[in-house]
Amino acid sequence: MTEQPQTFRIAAVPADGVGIEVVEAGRAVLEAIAGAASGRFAFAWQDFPWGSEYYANHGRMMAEDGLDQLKDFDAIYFGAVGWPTVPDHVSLWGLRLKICQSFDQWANIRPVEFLPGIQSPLRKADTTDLNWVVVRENSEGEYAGFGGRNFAGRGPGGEVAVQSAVFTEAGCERIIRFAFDLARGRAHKKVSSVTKSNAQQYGMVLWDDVFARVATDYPDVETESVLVDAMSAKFVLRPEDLSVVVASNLNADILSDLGSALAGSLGLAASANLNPERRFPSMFEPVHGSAPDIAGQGVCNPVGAIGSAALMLDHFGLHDEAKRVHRAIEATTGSGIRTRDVGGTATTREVTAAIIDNLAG
Ligand code: GGG
Repeated sequence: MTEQPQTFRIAAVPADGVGIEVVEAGRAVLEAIAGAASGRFAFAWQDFPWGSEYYANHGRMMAEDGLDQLKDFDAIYFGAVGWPTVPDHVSLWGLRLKICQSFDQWANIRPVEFLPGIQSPLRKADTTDLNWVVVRENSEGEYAGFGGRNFAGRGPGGEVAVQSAVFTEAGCERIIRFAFDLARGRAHKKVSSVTKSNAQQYGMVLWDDVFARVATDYPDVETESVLVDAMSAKFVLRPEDLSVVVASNLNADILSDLGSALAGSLGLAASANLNPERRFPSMFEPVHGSAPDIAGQGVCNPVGAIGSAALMLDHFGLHDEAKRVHRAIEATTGSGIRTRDVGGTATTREVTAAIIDNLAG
């Protein structure tokens, strides 16, 4: 009797702008990987045409029962959200943050990888030995969504807005433990914790306290606590000192963009929004946004989305296949096939085709 392939069900949500082009690219790479797997596994895709265009027609970013439609998939493959016709906070909260928070995808992993053939703005002769991971708390903190605006009777210029950050001990502890566990599997066993606890004296001091307590369970892992402003400088001046960097939602959002810019382009950066308990699907997406200025031109960088597809393969336990995708990306950038954001002339599809060709290597 022939064995049935294991089928992974993936919900594709390209959403806005270049999200559509890069999801097409990552999907082609995943299909090529499955095609070469001699029937061991397969992917079953379902498309969800949600995003800012859907908003124009329906007044919402995703279907009313959208979360119900997504909840039984093995993973969500996401593109990018944001378009000039919809206020950014409406599009973000209506789709990406709604999915992350509803599915308790509390760990956002954002590797900072330096690829061969890609020029880094860092003043170092060779950056290919650099590699660190930003672990972003993805469920609370500054993006907890608490606050309000008050116009009442204050006259012109008198409006007040409050935006509260929420830090729970349990929320801090789970992401910090996640970072330590990740560090244990790396050559450089180190966790750098980032806050602004000198100025934000409640939530971030709680974070610092939890970090110090959890660290005692990991005596084999080196630690440091660094303020976010100092960490920004360290990213530029001492990147070789970094391994796992754990930070709150906002701080890690900013630091991971800085990291990917230092690696050469935001278009290169991959990410995984994980629900580590696997009660809900995890979501894989490039770090970059929808880039309306170049959307639809076929020139955006697919590497971040394809790297995110590799993180999805890892999540499925297909570690060899994930490594093959990484090697194919390296072979492609190393051979000079690059999109224009990283100094090349290749189109999105040309880079994708080269990565697929290099899967065999
Ligand atoms: N693919 C990532 C994406 O669409 N990002 C848009 C954005 O503004 N994200 C804010 C965030 O990461 O919280």
